[in-house]
Order: sequence, then structure tokens, then C-alpha cells
Amino acid sequence: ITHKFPEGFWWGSATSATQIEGAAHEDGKGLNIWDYWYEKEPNRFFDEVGPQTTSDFYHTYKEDIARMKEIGHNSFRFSISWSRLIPGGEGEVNEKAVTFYNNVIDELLAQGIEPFVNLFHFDMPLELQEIGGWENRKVIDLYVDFANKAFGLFGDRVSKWFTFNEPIVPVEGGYLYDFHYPNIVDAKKAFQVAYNTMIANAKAIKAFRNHSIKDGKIGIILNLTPSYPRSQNPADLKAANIADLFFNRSFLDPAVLGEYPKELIDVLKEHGHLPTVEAEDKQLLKENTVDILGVNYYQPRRVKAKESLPNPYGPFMPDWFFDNYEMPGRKMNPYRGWEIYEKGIYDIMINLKENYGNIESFISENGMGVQNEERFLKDGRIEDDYRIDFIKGHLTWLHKAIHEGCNAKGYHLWTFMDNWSWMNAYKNRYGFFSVNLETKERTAKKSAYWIKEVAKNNGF
Ligand code: BGP
Repeated sequence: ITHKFPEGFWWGSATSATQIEGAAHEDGKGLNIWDYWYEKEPNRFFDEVGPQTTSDFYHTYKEDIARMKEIGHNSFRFSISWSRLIPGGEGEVNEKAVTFYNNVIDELLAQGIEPFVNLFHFDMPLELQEIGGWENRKVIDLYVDFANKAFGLFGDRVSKWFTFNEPIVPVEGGYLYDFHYPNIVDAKKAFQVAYNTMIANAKAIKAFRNHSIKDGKIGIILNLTPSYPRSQNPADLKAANIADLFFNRSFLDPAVLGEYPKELIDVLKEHGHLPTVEAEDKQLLKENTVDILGVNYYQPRRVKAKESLPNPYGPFMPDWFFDNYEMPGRKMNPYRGWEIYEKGIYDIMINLKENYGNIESFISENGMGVQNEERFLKDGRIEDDYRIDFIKGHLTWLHKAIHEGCNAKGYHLWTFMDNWSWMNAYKNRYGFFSVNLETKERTAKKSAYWIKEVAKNNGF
């Protein structure tokens, strides 16, 4: 074993409610924006199945958790669906949902797997989106009520909690670049939404502290994309810095340090895009920072200075300041088209160590999406050596970061079994297990056997 990880390292995988549960209309669940977008409003981008067609974890959790145990997971992340626990987003809890999440938690604990519970993974209850979603401060209070109820119901057995997964994604998709419902393109609203989610994060943390959960820790999960400049020219460096401010630090700084970077405030002020704030917000943010940070890492961001000046009369957008840059010779995932840059994981960790108080963290998502993965079927199982190499490459850099004093506690793959995705349905497969969508049969891929050994040896 050349790469041994610290004792108690968390090996596992990550999922989200909308992507695995299915049972979208069962047992009193309300609609969320994804149910609506795919079922009720013709999705104008894709001709794909919606979140009612999933691996059906709602009914198969018991066998799936046994599979997790079988491949050596000691931890597993799932999310609680707000619209399942509180249909409509407001009011009484749905007892059937309480039973389901209780069963999942109890089953995980019975198998020796620690539940990591996330509260919001892109799945706004439809009724709350209709009153403006995160644009509306009332939704913050309803979210805190939801969080409080979840802490109260499950906090006796769950100690690791997360407020949000990738809060920037609903901002980018729903308010800037038009790829998620509600398909608004308006940077002013986008910054308000981004800001309000961080207020919701702080308020949920504050509520969490009143629950005295044993060994309780609360965190946030951010997709950090290290922002690499094309060159060391001042203009390229500036472009990379601005991209970093918008896409990483606008969440990382308030979550971990309790305040926004001054440079970001200056840019927003200059362009008249400062969000509306309330008097007590500043103190609230300062006093309620996270205990732990989940880092989702898939690919870096490479940028260069803008080649042509943006139209000063056009609507303000973050990409006024930079262009994306495709580095010649970069390594690509040939089966999906994202860049693979394993060292990014190390750069993120060193940044957290040097600039964010070496906050306790873990890799909460990392993974390789592959199209038409059945082409790698051999004797009934998918021989995903490329995924093993991918994970190994990232773990090697994570191991080095830990060796240099970074406070990283675990690695979760995206994802446990092939699941439904927001934009691509089942096109990109990520799981340790493949899923036959007709029979719902699960089959372990080669990587599942490999990770089992890694977990057993706590290294490779
Ligand atoms: C992350 C999300 C996940 C998951 C993953 C893979 O951003 O947190 O929900 O979907 O990306 O991306 P995709 O499904 O688009 O391939």
C-alpha cells in the first residue's frame, strides 16, 4: 500500500433525492420544480425522461444499502426531499416521508454506514418557486422551518448535516445561463438569489446550534472550480481572479469566513448589482459559519482575458470579464467531454489550508460520467478501468494534500449507482453499480470491487 489514508477516513458515495428516489407522486409527495419542468411544462431543451424514472431507491433502499455495505462504504450522502417531507414547502410534515427517511437512516446505521444528510439539492418545491423561490425572503424562513423539522426528526441519529449542495448551480442554471427552471436570465436577480441562499445557510446553521445534536456538525457542499489563467499576464490573471470571485468565493467566503470578499462587493457595486440586504445580515453571516466543507470537484475552470470588449449597454454578466479557455493538450474524458485535471483537487485543498483556516473538509463528489457505457460490458459486468484510473489519480493528489497537512477527511464518489441527471437523464453513467432501467437490476462494475479493496485497506 503506497497511499495509506488517515484512520477513520470516510469512503462512500453521494446521491440526491430527485435523482434516485423515484416515487415522485407516491405517499403524498408534493411537486418540486423538476417534476413540474419535465412533466407539466414541456421541457424545451430535451426530449428526456424526468425524475419519475429513476433507480427507485424509495422502494429498494434496503437492498441498495446492503450493496453499499458489501463494497465497504462507511458513509453515504443522500438528500431529504423538501417537497416529500413538507408537501407544498410549508406546513405539516408528511408522516410517510418521515417513515421513509427514518427507515433509510436506521438501515444505514444497522449496516455501520454513517448517514450524511443534505437538505437542498436543486429541488425547490414548486409552490415556493411560484412565489419567487430564493428571490423571496419568505422562502428563507420556510427553508429554516424545514431544516429545523429535519434536525428535530432525525438529529438523534444523524450527526453530519449539510445545508446546500452546489448553491451556485440554481443561480447559474435558473438565473444566468438559462439551463434550469425557472429559466430567467437576469444577473441582478441571480446575485439576489445567491445572496439569499447564503442567508438561508447562516440561518439554518443558527437553528442547528439550538438542537444540541451529539457530535453534530453542519456544513455546506460547494463545487469549487480552481480558476487557472491562460498566462501570467496581468490581464489573464485579472480574468482568473474575477472568475474565482464569482464562481468560488461568492459562496466559499461567506460560508467559511463569514463575509463577502471586498473585491466582489466592489465589482457588484460598480455595476449596480448589489443585492438588497437587511440590517442584521452582516452579523448573522459573521456568527454562523460552517463546521465542515464538502468539496465537489469535477473539472477546473480555465480562463483568459476577454478578447473583445463587452457591449456596455448589454445586460451585465459575470463573463463580461473573462473568456473560457481551452488549454492545448489538456486531458479530456473521452466519454463525456469534461477536462480531467487531477491536481485540481490538491490546489483546492492547499487553498483551504492557507486561506480558509484549514477547515475540516472532504471530497463530497468527484466522478467520471461515461456515455454508452454498455460498450464496456464484458461477461455481464462493466469493466470501467478508466473510472478506476480516474479515482486513483484524484486520490493520489488528495493523499499528497493530506500528507502536507490538509484537513481532508474523506472521499465520496458521484455516485453509488447510475442515476437520473438534471440535463442529461441517463446519458452519462457515473455509478459503482449499473442499473437496468427496465428491470431495475443493479450490477457491480469493476470499480465497485476495486473500491471495496481500497476501503478495506484504507488506501491503495
Ligand atoms: C453535480 C451535481 C450532481 C450530479 C453531478 C454530475 O454538479 O451535484 O447532482 O448530477 O454534478 O453532473 P451531471 O449529472 O450533469 O453529469
